[in-house]
Amino acid sequence: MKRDTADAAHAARVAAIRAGDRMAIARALSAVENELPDAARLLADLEPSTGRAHVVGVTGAPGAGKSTLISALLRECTRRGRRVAVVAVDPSSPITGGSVLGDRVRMGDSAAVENVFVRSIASRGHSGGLAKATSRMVDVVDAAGFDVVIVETVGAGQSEVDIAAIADTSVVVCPPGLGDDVQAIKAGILEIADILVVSKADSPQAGETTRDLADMLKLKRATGGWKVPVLPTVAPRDEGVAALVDACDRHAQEVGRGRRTRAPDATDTPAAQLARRFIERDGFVRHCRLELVEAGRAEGHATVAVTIRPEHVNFNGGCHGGLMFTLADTAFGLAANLAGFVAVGIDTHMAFHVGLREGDRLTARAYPVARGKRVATWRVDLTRGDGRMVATFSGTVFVTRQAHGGVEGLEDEDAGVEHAPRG
Ligand SMILES: Nc1nc2c(ncn2[C@@H]2O[C@H](COP(=O)(O)OP(=O)(O)O)[C@@H](O)[C@H]2O)c(=O)[nH]1
Ligand SMILES: [Mg+2]
Repeated sequence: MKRDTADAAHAARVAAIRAGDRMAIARALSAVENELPDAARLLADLEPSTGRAHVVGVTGAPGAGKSTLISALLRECTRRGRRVAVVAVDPSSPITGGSVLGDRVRMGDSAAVENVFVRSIASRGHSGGLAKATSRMVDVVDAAGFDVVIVETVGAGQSEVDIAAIADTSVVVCPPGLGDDVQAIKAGILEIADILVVSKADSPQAGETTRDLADMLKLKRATGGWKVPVLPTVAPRDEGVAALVDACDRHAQEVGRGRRTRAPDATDTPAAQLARRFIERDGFVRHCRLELVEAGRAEGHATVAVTIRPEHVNFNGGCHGGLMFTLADTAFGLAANLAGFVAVGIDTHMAFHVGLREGDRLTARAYPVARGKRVATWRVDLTRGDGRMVATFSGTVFVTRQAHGGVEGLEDEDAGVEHAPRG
């Protein structure tokens, strides 16, 4: 009886989200963001309704003008009668529905208000990873029937969210006057951009930046049939914004929607390829049957997992602590080395919280917490399949010399690999 009531309440929640009930959406987003116990079931039941929204990633350095541009996009999209949700991973300059819609709120345009949903996501404290939390929050608003989902993230190289894996269309925002920095952004950002926006086109240097970016694109090999446009905008005045929405529409027609629902993204990035090469050279990691889940080079993060097998069980019938340390240490070693340095471990600490048994799945996710000139510290969260925190690990490395930095590391067969995962 009690179970029937709970099931009915759950079904009602799912129906309410699908129907676009704002309160139900907000609650579901909280459940997913905070990894509450009911989140997995909710996502499973919403899954058949996902993959319909056009997911647009808007990325760029802090201050590039992303939030301002997104406000203008919301105005343009609602003008076109579309329902738009925003998931902002950069809450430094929050967007609120009210400030975006301005006059229309004051004039009581309730349709416009109903058609916009904005949510920020805290960029720390997601044991399963920020990228996964972001992707799942996109799933919720997608299932709720929003036509467009905009995801705001800080630029490639500064965020652990691989926006290109989540978004159907990646818009990279470049403010004018980058000068030599254009070279610096080239590698990471141009690779992922489907559309380049030169923001703040009311600035005198905007023309030069637009030309620099267009020149750089000429050098880039054309991928498929899509030609990356460079579009100047003055978002506070809504200039260039209609052209941007048109370009997004054309791109969606070209590549389709729902990329994140089919992408084998996390295991196919250059970072993951490099991490797999490290693992291939590590007999002990192979012996323990550790699997790579995802890896990123920007700040240096890595997730590895293992299923507890009979040979991993200790004399008390639990999981051997050595396996847990090995898993944590491997995530740590990969993360530190992927950050672009040959890093030598100098200190580690591990705290155990709950036990594990044969058959359990154990996942270790390493992410950086402090970075000095010579030393850097990573934290590793170890979680069980049900999401419980099993143990935490922290490790400090001494940064010896720069190596396997940049994607060239992949071409350079031996760059630093003799030191990996950790010297
Ligand atoms: N002059 C000018 N300023 C802009 C424009 N777009 C954004 N800004 C300003 O740039 C600053 C950073 O914008 P914001 O959208 O918060 O950047 P974000 O950190 O990338 O989200 C703010 O002070 C904006 O008012 C523009 O087109 N022209
Ligand atoms: Mg912002």
